[in-house]
Amino acid sequence: VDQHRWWKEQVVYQIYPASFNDSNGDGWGDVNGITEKLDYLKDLGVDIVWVSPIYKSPQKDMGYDISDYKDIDPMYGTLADVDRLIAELKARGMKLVMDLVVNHTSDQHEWFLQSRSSKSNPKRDWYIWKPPRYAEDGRRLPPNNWAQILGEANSAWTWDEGSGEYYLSLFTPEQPDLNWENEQVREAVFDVLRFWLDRGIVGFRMDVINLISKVQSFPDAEVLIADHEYQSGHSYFANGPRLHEWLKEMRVKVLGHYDTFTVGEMPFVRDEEEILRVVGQEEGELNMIFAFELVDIDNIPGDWKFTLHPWTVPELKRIINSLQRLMIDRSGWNSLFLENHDQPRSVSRYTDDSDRWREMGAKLLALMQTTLCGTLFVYQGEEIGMRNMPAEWPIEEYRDVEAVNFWKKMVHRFPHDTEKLTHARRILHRKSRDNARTPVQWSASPHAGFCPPTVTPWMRVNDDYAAVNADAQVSLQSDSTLSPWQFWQKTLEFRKRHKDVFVYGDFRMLDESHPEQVFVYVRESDGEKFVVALNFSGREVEWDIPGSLGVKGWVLGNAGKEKPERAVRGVLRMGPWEGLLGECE
Ligand code: TEU
Repeated sequence: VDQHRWWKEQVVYQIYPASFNDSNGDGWGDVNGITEKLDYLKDLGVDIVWVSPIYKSPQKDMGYDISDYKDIDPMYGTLADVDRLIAELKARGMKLVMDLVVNHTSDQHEWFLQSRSSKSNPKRDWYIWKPPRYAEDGRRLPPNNWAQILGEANSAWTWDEGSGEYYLSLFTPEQPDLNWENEQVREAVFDVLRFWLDRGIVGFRMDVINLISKVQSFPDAEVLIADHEYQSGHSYFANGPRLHEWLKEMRVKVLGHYDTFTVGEMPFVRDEEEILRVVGQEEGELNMIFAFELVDIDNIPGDWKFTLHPWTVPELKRIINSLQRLMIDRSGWNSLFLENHDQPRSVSRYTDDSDRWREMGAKLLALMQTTLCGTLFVYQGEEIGMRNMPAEWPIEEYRDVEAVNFWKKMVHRFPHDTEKLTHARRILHRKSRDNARTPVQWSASPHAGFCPPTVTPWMRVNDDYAAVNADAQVSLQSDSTLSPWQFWQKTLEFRKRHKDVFVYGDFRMLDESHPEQVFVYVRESDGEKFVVALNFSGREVEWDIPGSLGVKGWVLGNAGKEKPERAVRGVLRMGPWEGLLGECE
């Protein structure tokens, strides 16, 4: 079978539109702001732009609550602006991917307004409505014990006084879940897909697409976190009973009629067989998914995310190896990503974001990502090594609904416990989604050039923008080093030039059990072979080069500008956070 596909080779750049670039001076990024920066993206080496939701939305969850799938929110622009964006992308040989959020809508969507208007409304069944349960003392209870995902331990069910029933709202009360069991719902969703594909976009990133099918008896979830009233119900809605049937239906009715790009977000599920049913070469439901193992590495397993769990390099290696094996050994496909709008910054999470090491860390992660198998996703700001929000920022700077709910809950539960609240602050600083959402740092001008100096950006710009910004990095002229941006550009170019090996070649991890922090792997195709050695620590390390590897020379590294002068036999010494790419015989 021919394994070559354009969507495996192309590089995707994710834009979180509110924080990307403000073209009209209202403190919010917008569609025209994206269009202004296309040359910047093209120069970096980007082929596909994925834009997080820009549809009409009350913005309770930053656009992941959509009230009209076929229109653009005025804060982002107009349909005409999107048409222009598509045309400008095409003119540069680039493509647009939109976010498809169809597990739920906004509670202000016309469908839901009708659905909640009465039990007999024809759209009642478009959402998931259930009568209450009652406790022995007569208290009204939700239909089951499922917890809201962004609601920090609240119920996933929202009571509707008007019609006297609960509706399911897995994320927030303003995001009611659609009832995919109803065929009209599926047809309405497919119609949305066609609307955008016909407009010239190339495909979709499908938000929590694996949650659309719920076990219809809606059983109580098992108790995993003892002191919580509500529990994660994911075993009853993640990759539920009809998921594959509906994804196949979507392919037959819509996707199969276009040459599309599809990536499904797939939280909670780690089972390889389940993943392969979606992304296996034979099944072909979606091109690829976002798997969560790597970004869940610092969560307590089975617990929820607002915890601090120390992770280790061997764990990182094990996870990457298994994700790679799924593609290499089993003809699946996958995405490669370390960041998105829901995750803290990768330099802060996986390396050392101090002034001394931040750039090395950013370039180390770039070298890793550009030499692994998978479709590569770069998140805005990652290419310049943007870091998490400063730890000392006041709590008011956190804007995300999930962070706000978490903090509210902690203050409510432990109003006078300074230790608990200080710990909660530390957790927010490490884990909050806000970390990824500060405005992109374009220059050393006020507000980092994200918006005009006279307006206040919707979210505070990271204080470090004078040192960390795109202008400085793109134009850096140094004899000794490349900026993270220049390094990304160079490694992306290298990846594409050697795509047979980096996109399609074999992957083999060496020294799985290296006790220290060294991660080494070989990529190989007919006729080409490279070795990648990464030091995931702030210490100098040594690695014994196996004689059989046949290293001819080191061709790229994150420490200097020139080809690294290093031993090709015997002991390889690597500095803190150093990464090297070698060519083998
Ligand atoms: O995220 C879904 C999801 O399950 C997680 O990424 C979740 O946001 C995270 O675990 C919380 O810390 C998607 C979107 O990417 C996210 O922005 C939306 O809030 C969510 O769906 C609802 O649409």
